[in-house]
Amino acid sequence: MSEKKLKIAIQKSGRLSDDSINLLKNCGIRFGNGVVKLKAEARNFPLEIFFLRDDDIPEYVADGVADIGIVGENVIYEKEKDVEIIEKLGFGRCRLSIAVPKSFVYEDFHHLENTRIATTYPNILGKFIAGNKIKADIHNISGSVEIAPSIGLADAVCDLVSSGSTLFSNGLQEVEIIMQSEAALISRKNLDGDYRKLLDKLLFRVKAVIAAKQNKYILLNAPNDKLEEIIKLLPGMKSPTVLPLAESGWCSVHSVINENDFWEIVENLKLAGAEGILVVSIDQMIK
Ligand code: PRT
Ligand code: ZN
Repeated sequence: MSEKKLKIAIQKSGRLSDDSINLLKNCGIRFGNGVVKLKAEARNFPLEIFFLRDDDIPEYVADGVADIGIVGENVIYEKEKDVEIIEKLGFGRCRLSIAVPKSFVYEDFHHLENTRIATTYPNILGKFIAGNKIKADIHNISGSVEIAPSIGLADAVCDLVSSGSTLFSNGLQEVEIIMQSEAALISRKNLDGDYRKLLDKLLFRVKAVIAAKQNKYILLNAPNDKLEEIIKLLPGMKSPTVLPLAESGWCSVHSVINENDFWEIVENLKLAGAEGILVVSIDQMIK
């Protein structure tokens, strides 16, 4: 491997920081954190980590200051920089939505005609407005978007929503979802040579960490006469592992199940006669 180092930009402090750091750590990469520093060097992988404001990450990656970065899709699409989405990461989930005061009678987007909409996402909102052929004034403000209607600055807002409690406590109702967003790994366009090789090496680990998070390892005891039925409920990576127990007439079954189907599968396994069900988190899963 060459002496070259891949440079990754992650958020210094904010909603994506902990998950970004944990993702790299779960990839086996060791480094000091960026609480005081702007930059850290990995001890066991050719990687330099830059800790930055999330808004700056697409530009730094596009300009080659960093080779790759972790940032929300909302920021990627808003900044319109020349970067490529390599992998969605499954954290930092939210949606960019339009909300109006609860007293606003809203049926569809035509009701936004001739309104003033406050946002920190003028580009994404502008495309939504143009795409729906409506006329509305975009008020590009720098923060606290949710208070704009109550102070008379706007008729509607376009902001990120996760639980919805910010909108609720400001007397607003969510009426249009413009985009769904999650954190993504981005790279500058056409990353090549040694940098591409390093990215592929990192990506292999990232995919293993994401797959592990989405799956659980399950172990259970099954009576031999119920084995066939139980195995049908467990897809596994190839097929479940079946081992005899010391007690005759029983075996131990091991498999991997998807987190989304987890409770339903466990309920069906119990109904089918499985006992002593253990479910274990997986650190890495290499398919
Ligand atoms: O300092 P820096 O510029 O780096 O950070 P920042 O303050 O701009 O961003 P930060 O840390 O707040 O968010 C970083 C990223 O997290 C965003 O770009 C999104 O990709 C993602 N994310 C996920 C969110 C939310 N959920 C979220 N709920 N970003 C912001 N919010 C805000 C939203 O703007 C609103 O004020 O939370 C409020 C709404 O939350 P609910 O739960 O009340 O609906
Ligand atoms: Zn920001």
